Amino acid sequence: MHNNQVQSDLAILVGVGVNQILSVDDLDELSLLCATCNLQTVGRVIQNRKDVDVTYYIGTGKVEEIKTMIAETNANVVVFDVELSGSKVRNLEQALGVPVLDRSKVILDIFAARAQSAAGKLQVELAQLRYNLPRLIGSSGLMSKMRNGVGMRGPGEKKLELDKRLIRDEITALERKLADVKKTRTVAVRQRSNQQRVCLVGYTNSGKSTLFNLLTKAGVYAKDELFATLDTTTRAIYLNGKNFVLTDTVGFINHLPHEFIRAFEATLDETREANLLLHVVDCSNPEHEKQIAVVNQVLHNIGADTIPQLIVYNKIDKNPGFVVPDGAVAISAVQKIGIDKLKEQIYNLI
Ligand SMILES: Nc1nc2c(ncn2[C@@H]2O[C@H](COP(=O)(O)OP(=O)(O)OP(=O)(O)O)[C@@H](O)[C@H]2O)c(=O)[nH]1
Ligand SMILES: [Mg+2]
Repeated sequence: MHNNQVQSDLAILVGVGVNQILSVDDLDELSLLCATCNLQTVGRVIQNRKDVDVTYYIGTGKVEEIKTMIAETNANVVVFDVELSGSKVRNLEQALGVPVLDRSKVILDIFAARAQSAAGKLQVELAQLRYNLPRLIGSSGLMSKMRNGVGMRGPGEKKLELDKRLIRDEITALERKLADVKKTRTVAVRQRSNQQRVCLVGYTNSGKSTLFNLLTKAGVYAKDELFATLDTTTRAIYLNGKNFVLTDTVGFINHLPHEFIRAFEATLDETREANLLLHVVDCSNPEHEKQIAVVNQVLHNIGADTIPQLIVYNKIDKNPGFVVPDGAVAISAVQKIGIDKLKEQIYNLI
């Protein structure tokens, strides 16, 4: 999954169930996200509690437990599976003596490493600056303890020496640039307005790009990584005399930082403007029903929840006994199973 030459940082993951019961397995996804940026999981800690502690988010007993675990595992970073305020990060870093990251920071770091297009980079920078602005409370200087500097990548991070006012100016400038990008895209979308627009949506790693490549032969980067795709790619498709355009786009994830949704307006426009959504689901993932709900929630948040949707259960090769719900299709984009049926359904729906 990552370059072997790079030595990983060693991370302890912390999950907090507030009014819900979590187990260490609930940290599987965060562990994958961490692996994507060279953070190797060496310990997992869960605390279920009624409310958030004002100083540390978790209780002081748990803080002590993590401290012991750091000593035992040689961990050099602690990653929380929740969004932390700047003051809690500082308090935790002072108590633990190692850098503390939260889930949003890890996701933003992956995006910073992945962004390819000019618009993609602008969007990541904007998301990073918006995330960092309320958290500029004097760094503890602990980041130098990390080998790979997760959370330090991307243009948005380099500008942190600037003071708040300059960062606000920078955010305004980026918003203007992105408004231009959005305008250009709107024109492009209008020019295609006589065509049907189909957009692939779904949880990250569900197989959108693999299916896109199969249907279009476009050669989009598809990999067993979270957030392999960041930019949108659109191709024209001709199906039995009907024309439509198909778009591959960024995947969704639980607790997507809201800075991300706001910053990725231009990208998400493509989804909002679609006539049909192909909602790709990894039916071999035991969490797939929860993932469907997360994707539908994001679609609701961006105003794309009224667009007709065809649910495409992918990776059926890894779950052959899967019972396909009515109105959905089951495929394997890798083994090319069920593709004709899928095309027929798309044909009927456009
Ligand atoms: N076994 C199996 N693996 C699949 C299938 N479709 C995709 N994959 C694998 O799943 C992984 C993710 O595929 P992608 O196409 O990159 O997924 P994506 O939805 O585009 O992911 P993001 O861009 O990260 O949101 C890759 O390793 C694919 O080879 C399938 O039908 N069966
Ligand atoms: Mg993809």
